[in-house]
Amino acid sequence: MTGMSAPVLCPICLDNIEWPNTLYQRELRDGKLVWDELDLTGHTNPTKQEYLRTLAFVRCPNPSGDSAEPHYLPAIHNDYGKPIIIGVVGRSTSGKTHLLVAMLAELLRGRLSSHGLHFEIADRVQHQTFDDEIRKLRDGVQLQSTNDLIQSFASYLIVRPKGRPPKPLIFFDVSGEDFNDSNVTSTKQAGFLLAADALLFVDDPVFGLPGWRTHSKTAEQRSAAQAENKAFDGAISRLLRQTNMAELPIAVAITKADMLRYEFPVDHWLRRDDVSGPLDPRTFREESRDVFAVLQRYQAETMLNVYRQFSRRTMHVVSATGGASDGQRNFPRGVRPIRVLQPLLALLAMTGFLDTRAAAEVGR
Ligand SMILES: Nc1nc2c(ncn2[C@@H]2O[C@H](COP(=O)(O)OP(=O)(O)OP(=O)(O)O)[C@@H](O)[C@H]2O)c(=O)[nH]1
Ligand SMILES: [Mg+2]
Ligand SMILES: [Zn+2]
Repeated sequence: MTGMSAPVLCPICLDNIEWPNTLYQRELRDGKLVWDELDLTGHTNPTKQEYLRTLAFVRCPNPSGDSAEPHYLPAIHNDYGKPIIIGVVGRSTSGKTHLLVAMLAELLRGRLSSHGLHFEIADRVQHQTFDDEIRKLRDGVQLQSTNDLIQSFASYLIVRPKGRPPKPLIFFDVSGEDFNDSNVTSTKQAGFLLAADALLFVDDPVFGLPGWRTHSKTAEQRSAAQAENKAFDGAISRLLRQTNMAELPIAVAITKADMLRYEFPVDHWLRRDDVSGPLDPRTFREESRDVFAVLQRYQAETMLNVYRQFSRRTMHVVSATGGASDGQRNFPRGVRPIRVLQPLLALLAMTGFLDTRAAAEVGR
């Protein structure tokens, strides 16, 4: 790992950096995170040395100097080439974090192994926070709204597709407010948009479907549902500065679809097993067609508009929890995710993690 190396994109500050050589280790001392330099040159056993390196970090030099806090990347970040970045876009409380946590919990349980995809956690320390969220959700505890201090990625995985070289995968989840273009401090936070390889756009039935249950919505909910979606608009306007926006693969999902469980044809899709059987592009086409019809039925112009602006795309109905919280930050009957991996499988197929003819047809 010596000699000239190409610049590497830092997924946190989005600078292109010269890969640093100094290693660091992170430790919890008196309840505080501290970073110590790690010197592995004294090791005589290369296997052990290499193992220790996989647990280490490097400090991003942040050449643009725009990051107040120093930040660190897994030392293996540069080992497998450019990571694929998938970001979640949606207004605040649309269910982004619950969905991402439910997805990752399912995939880390090996639920995509029948599709030849195996996952490994790349940043164990970062993952610790995420793991706490997975545990909370499993215990039926409602997760907190995403704090805008979290600038960094939500999760960093190494994907090991069967018979092919491993490839890093990074998920970004920021607060819904951070997509808002008029929010001056937001430029930095949703910056991952410009580095994303695929996006997942989400909205829930209450706000995303203006024509759904109009009579049972509060006046405030009705007017918010009629108004533009500032998160979608902010994200799209930033993406439009990229010339190839339309080429970016996307999935659009109606979150909290447990609210629509008695609605035809949503009921049909919610009853189907998640990611079962061999990958079939027709299933994605059929679900997309049905969700499109639901969006039209309930005048969901903002979601339809997003969908229309991209050329490789799928649509889904998902439920991260399987039901509503009791309003006191809990899910008393526990959580049961429904169809959460289907959009992820679509995105993984569309970003090249699956290398089959069927996968090449997904979203077309
Ligand atoms: N019924 C139902 N409610 C859900 C589901 N997922 C999330 N919720 C509720 O929706 C609320 C918001 O969910 P979050 O995941 O925090 O939303 P977010 O988009 O991450 O919000 P910000 O971080 O503020 O941008 C929570 O209070 C959950 O109780 C679901 O699948 N079904
Ligand atoms: Mg969130
Ligand atoms: Zn950086």
